[in-house]
Amino acid sequence: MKKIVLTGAAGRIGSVIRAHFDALERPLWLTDIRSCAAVGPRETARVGDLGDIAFVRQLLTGADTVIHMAGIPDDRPLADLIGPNFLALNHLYATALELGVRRVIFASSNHATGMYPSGQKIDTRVAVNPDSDYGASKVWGEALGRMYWEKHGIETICLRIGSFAERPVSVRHLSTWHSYPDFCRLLDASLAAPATGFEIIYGVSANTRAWWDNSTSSVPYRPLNNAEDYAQEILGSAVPVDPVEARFQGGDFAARYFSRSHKPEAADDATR
Ligand code: 15L
Repeated sequence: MKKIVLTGAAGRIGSVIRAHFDALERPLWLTDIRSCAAVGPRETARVGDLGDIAFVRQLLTGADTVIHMAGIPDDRPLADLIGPNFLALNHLYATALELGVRRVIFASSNHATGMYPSGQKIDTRVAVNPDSDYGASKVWGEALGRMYWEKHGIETICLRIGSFAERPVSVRHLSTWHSYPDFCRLLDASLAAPATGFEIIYGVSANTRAWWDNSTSSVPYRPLNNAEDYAQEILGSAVPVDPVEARFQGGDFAARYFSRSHKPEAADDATR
């Protein structure tokens, strides 16, 4: 039996993953800085801080795969991001190397490319284009994943997760929504892929208005949900959003602290 470790197990995505594993009757090793509710019979839970390398060593001993969902899921001052989004990843990869972990599935984010204009189709090979310190922290994670594959042969699949939500609730979500069932399909495909190397894939449902093209990724993920089913309702009650927020894929993350004085043209230089 392969040991699969889930970090960030008490968070929103972590809870969906736990329920999914439970439904499949698969064992799962959980960790979070908070305690996890209702630990099941096939779950082993450890409360701890990924900033503590001794704890990470204990956690990863015997592990085959790490599903790394831990981290601050929002844009915050760098001082807050440094531990959970930067240092924890260093500890995780250094320990994965030491202990022979085969694969890391990393919760990256669409905010790693959030300064691309809304409406522009981008694939998984475009240059990173983060919209915030948070987005840059995800770029850091992806860079570490690439380095540990190229130098040490540890596989990484970076999931550039869009808007993970039960249902879409905004015009932006018509493009960015990632449903819970589709997220689980993406996770299953990422776990089952026989050999991956370093991979990037967008976490997005089969939205008619999606901006992200996963055809350049080798992960065989086939989403089934489509935010368009909610379009009439959403567009019927849409409220105007800040024009900068509407202009960039990262939405409010891109608009926060935006101070560029001239207006970028449609073919914005961020794409060059
Ligand atoms: C993310 O990466 C964030 O964690 C989440 O809070 C949302 O902002 C989401 O992306 C999104 O882009 O909708």
